[in-house]
Amino acid sequence: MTGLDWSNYDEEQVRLMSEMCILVDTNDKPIGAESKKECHLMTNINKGLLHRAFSVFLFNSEGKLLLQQRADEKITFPGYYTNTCCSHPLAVQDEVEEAEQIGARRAAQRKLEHELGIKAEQVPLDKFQFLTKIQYLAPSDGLWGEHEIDYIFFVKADVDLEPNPNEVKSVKYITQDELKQMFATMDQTGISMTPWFKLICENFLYKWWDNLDNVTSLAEPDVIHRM
Ligand code: DMA
Ligand code: MN
Repeated sequence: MTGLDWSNYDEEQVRLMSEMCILVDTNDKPIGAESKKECHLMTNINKGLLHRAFSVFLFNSEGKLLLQQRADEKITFPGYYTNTCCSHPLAVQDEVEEAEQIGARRAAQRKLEHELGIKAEQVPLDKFQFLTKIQYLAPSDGLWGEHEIDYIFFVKADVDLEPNPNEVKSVKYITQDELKQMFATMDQTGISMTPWFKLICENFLYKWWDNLDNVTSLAEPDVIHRM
């Protein structure tokens, strides 16, 4: 890839920048495809480029959330703490299909294995509870950022983890109180939280988490929340 000095970035993460994401309009209607690199350059985001994404929140049978810390190799938001797994459905046949958010479910299952080593059998597609969509824009470091329509999924499952060190620096299961404490002490601990995780925590997470056993009753599948 040209026009950018890639020498300071991780080779595998640079390779993944050529994946093709799904471009959408503000109603989440697909309007084309563009590389992950082009989708995440602030110069393009500032011109309005918007793509489709997903965010998974996985809870174990104790009701604890699996938190991940992104690897230092990540090009956007390296070392930040965030929800269980995030990425993009790709512009390929299996992942553009829209009925029952099947394309996003397939992408979520693919990335839970790629990032965390969770086998597909432990997270079948119908276990993903679709809650709503969120549109947001967030710069990372000036050059890079996010501008997405993000499909939010909850999954309740006890899983076996084998984190991929190129993607994930650490993982831990946390309670609501522990998560609130992490946000409250960021100044002292110096940790960073991703902007989308922060938005979801501030606006939605705890009321959904309080209703884990009946969370689909709170779903707003036809709404795109613009934040
Ligand atoms: C992108 O996540 C998706 C959201 C919701 C921010 P990411 O940067 O972790 O994507 P990938 O794992 O594909 O690099
Ligand atoms: Mn993105």
